[in-house]
Amino acid sequence: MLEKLRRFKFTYSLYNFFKKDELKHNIPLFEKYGLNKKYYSPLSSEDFKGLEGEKNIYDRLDSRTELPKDPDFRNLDTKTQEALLPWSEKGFAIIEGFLTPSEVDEVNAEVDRLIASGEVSWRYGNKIMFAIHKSDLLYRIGARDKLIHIMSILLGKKVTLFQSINFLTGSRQRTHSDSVHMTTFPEGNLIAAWIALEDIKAGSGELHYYPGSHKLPYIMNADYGNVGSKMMLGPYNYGHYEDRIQKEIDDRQLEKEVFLAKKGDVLIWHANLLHGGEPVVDENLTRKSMVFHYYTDDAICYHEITQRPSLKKTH
Ligand SMILES: O=C(O)CCC(=O)C(=O)O
Repeated sequence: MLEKLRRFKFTYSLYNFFKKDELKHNIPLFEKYGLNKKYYSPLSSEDFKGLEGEKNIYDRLDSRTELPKDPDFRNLDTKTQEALLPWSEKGFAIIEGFLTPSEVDEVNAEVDRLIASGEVSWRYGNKIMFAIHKSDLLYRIGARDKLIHIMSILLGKKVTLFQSINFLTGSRQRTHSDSVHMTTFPEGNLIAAWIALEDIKAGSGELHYYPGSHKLPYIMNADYGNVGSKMMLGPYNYGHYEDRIQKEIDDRQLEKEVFLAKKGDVLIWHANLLHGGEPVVDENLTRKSMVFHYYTDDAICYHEITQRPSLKKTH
């Protein structure tokens, strides 16, 4: 019975009907892209079939040759420039020492405080979701000008912080693309920054990723038989999606890299880069980290799995 309710789209639409403030940004975008929807309507990739959406600059052109033409890129320090140059080819960029050790200590103290005060709680077992809405300090780290600036250079347009997730231990999350969780039309208008909040140790459930995998087709509900109907979400759970991604990795024999980050390092990933958390081998190890997800302002943003538009809170 509960499972049926979870799949019933009307429940979400009714909820969203009362969330106009967080959804009204979509009204002009629906018009722009010729989508006949209400702000509270369910949304999925099926709705965009046949609509034209332009790819972002470095999904079309090679960042190695094109980035140096951007004056904002040329104003970055050399270390950051070098990290960003292979973006089109690799789909990720690592900037070492992005946060200073004392900034990281402040973040960790703030996370401890939020947990102790009960202002945040654990979701999905080991995640603290949206702590940016509970803490100015965390919000300011994710929304800091230098980070927003780098993301905007990589996507060729302005991005806005949407969401944060904090971990004290490894996520244990199987490989996925964020684009099935935070989906955009046109595709590719999400970007993420993962920050190590301590030196990451082998066996702690390190972040992993597959260089170049962002160039593969985006895997959406239809690609694992989970479209559903006008009234209901598809029948499959998230494990079916993860199995579908693993098949893609196996069939294409993709090569994985594991990020043994130092405290304060940041890894920025493309909307469609396949990534996840390694198994936790040593249960005694922590893996403190924080990830921020950003959307561009000109895209329609939604959640493919639950077929809901993304609610955007203003800070
Ligand atoms: O931190 C991790 O292990 C994975 C995080 C992740 O997959 C995400 O935030 O999209």
